[in-house]
Amino acid sequence: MPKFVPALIVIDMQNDFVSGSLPVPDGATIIDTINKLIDLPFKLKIATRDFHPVDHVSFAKTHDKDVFSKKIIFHPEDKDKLMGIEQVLWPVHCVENTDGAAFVPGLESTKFDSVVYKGTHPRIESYSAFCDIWGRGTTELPGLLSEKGVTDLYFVGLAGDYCVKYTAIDGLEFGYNVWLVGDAIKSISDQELAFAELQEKGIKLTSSKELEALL
Ligand code: VGL
Ligand code: ZN
Repeated sequence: MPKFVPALIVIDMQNDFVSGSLPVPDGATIIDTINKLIDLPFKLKIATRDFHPVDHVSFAKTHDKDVFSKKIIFHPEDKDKLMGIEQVLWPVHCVENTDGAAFVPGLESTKFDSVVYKGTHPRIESYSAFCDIWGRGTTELPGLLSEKGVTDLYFVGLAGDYCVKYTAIDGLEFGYNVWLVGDAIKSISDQELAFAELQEKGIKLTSSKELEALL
């Protein structure tokens, strides 16, 4: 039988994304489902936290611009990089060590094996929990997964069209089988569109019910 080592990846279940400055519609409705999944026998249970300095590059306020406008940002280190990257400008959210960046109440966060922080550099955005948007620095996530021989990543959390999406795509890049647990993910805008795009890349859709039966 082929090896099957599943990991649960819980993306950004933090106050600001549920009831704070950047609320994802219906974000609170997936907490119970995620708690049920946490109790299944995954080899590894990892949570991520968006964790920004107060003047982060992704905040509209940092650029004196309007929220949800876009700005071309040039790489803070690579001076030879001519092309910038288009950055969506967000409300101030998930500022390091604030209540907005804390796990949402009710989430059984003591059951995670590890917590991966992202977006911690003031001038670098990171939707993916593997590496920043410049594809440069990686977090400790690849190491945590390979150490346990993980083969399959099951994604839940927020937001389906940003951090879940980009982490899932990087999961494929890193060679994993990637699954979206559809009833445990909520998006900022169009979840169907985001899922369709991901399924086209080879990411598979499942549900908490199917996972309960499988594990
Ligand atoms: C996220 C926008 C900005 C997310 C993080 O967790 O999906 N979205 N920062
Ligand atoms: Zn962020």
